[in-house]
Amino acid sequence: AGAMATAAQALEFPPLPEVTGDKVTTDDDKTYTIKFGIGLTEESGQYRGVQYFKKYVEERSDGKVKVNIFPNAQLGGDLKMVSALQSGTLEMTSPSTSPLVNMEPKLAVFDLPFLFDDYDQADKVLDGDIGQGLLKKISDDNNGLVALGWSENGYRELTDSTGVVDSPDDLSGMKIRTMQNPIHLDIWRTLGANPTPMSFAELFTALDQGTVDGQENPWITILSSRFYEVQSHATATDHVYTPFITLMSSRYWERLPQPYQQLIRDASEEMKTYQRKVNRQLNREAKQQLSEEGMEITELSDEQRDAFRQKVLPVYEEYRDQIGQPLFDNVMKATGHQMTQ
Ligand code: KDG
Repeated sequence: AGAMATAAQALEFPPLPEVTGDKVTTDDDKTYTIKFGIGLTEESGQYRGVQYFKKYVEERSDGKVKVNIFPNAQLGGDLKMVSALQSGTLEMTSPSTSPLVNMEPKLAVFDLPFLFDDYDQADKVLDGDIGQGLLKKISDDNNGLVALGWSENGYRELTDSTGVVDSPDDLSGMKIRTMQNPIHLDIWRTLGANPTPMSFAELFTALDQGTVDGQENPWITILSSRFYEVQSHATATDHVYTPFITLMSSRYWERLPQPYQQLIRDASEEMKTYQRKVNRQLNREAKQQLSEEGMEITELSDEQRDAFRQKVLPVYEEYRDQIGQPLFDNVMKATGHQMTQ
């Protein structure tokens, strides 16, 4: 960053929590290095979480396991980093679940629009049988990945460079970048927009050059990735809640001594709890900051939000089979949706 302070630098980053627990030891003196790539910047909640993961692993392994963080999609977008894990050239990443649905179709459940009413519902589903079952399935599927936990990307909000959006009609023909995910494409098509899938690594340039008019991401990403510099308007849609999934290359996992495997599991749990807390706080502060930066933020009334919701509901039926039973019904039950038949 240059001499000018960025808006995100004005955010408060409390010190990382202390690490507790005994040192973890193994039979030999071998050291290990984990490269951990992420898409978001150093000002994101994602980065703060990974920083705590690093601190936890390095302290409890007494420096024997080192973690180097590569933020800001410098190693590529989510899909590129996941392939790097599979081929063994990168050890860890924490992508959004959305670009992974081609690999694990059931992850589409988290792309259902307006699924979680609040953080509490999201936490219960991710930390309960549903979330834990999906982690196990991905780890057992032999696709080169060990799925270690869930942290949070968060509720997604629409931004655009064309004007106020407070009804689906305002989206007509608008070019919107989505994650590389068929449900997201369906959602925006159903709402009347003209969506294009794209890696996060290309998004800022696409907004800057006007290849797309809009995008959707949580407030902290809109701030920390400086989308507010190239987008004039935002709408508090909260249309999808996206989890981050903590992944390790299984080639690397198999080389780790068992005590370090357990340490990595514990660190992922610790990161989850800390990261969610920080992320929620950052999102609140970021929204405030964005309006101070001059972004025009539109709040939706219950009725206005319902107009978006009603229009996209057919997506639930379309993806019911792909998500499959009993997962679909279990998630409907956990979130109180009346979609079972
Ligand atoms: O590492 C995470 C990011 O690359 C990405 O998932 C952020 O939500 C995101 C997006 O819109 O691509």
